[in-house]
Amino acid sequence: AGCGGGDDKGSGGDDGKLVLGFSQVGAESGWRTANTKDIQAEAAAAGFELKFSDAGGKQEQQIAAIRGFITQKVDVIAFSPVVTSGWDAVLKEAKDADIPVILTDRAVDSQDTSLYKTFLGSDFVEEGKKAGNWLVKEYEGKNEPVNVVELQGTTGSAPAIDRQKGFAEAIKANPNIKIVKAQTGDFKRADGKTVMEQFLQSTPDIDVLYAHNDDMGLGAIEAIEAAGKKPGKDIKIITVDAVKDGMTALAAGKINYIVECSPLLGKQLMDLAKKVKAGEDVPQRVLTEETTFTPEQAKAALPDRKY
Ligand code: GZL
Repeated sequence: AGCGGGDDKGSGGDDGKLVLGFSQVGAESGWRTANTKDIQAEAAAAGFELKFSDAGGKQEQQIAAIRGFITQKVDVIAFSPVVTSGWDAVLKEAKDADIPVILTDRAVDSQDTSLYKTFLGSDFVEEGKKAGNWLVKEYEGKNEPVNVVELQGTTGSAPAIDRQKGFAEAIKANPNIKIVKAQTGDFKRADGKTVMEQFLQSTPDIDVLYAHNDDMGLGAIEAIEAAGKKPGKDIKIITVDAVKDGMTALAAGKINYIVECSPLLGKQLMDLAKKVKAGEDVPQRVLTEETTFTPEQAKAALPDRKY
């Protein structure tokens, strides 16, 4: 939105504010809503005008939103791509309109990295490895068969692809640990419950559940308890995210281990937006800080947990 200046490039809102267009995946999980709240709060704190769009999990909605931001001549576009592929055309349109793009949370598979300025988010392969490494340690020295079922995130999304990859890599050296069933639960609690019900019916002896996020793990816990089994005991559970509901279940011993994936990307995003608008160089990749939690650590961390 020009402020009356000659150039038609985004040169700040009417009152000179940086105008940031953000296309969000949707509201599928506790992680996502915490991520949205943080982006909105940090945009306000930075004094930016935020144009926020929720795509309801649909890629075509995200593409339409990005096109809308281009038409409105925002200063910077940021988005969390619901899936990794199918973005090159719209990213080219943003580049041709001279509007810098920042990827947050999830990555795209575009070969042309000039289509975006930076990717701010977690290393999902590392998260999968941390989950697998815990399981390997848990069964160290034993070589009885360990049957794992896997609730995968949204099909084609960077976190689902990479959390599957990292976990598989970590358990590769232990042939007794086997993934006997894997299916997407779309990062949703309800889907996690339904798919876990199917796993329980089709697979008699499940030893471990690896869920790509807390929400699917929490849905699975409902199914496990309904089947008369003890989550965290009869079936060990590993999840990723560490949102409040997940940490509460961990502290109660219904989940055994959580790999943190921080949704608090807002502050870093606003700092990056300011830099790219000013034409300053930014690193191609910005990693987020995150850790892991055992039940004891969850009990200690819960009181000050922000989300
Ligand atoms: C990970 C993020 C994932 C979370 C899920 O950065 O993209 O999407 O792990 C969320 O909870 O739905």
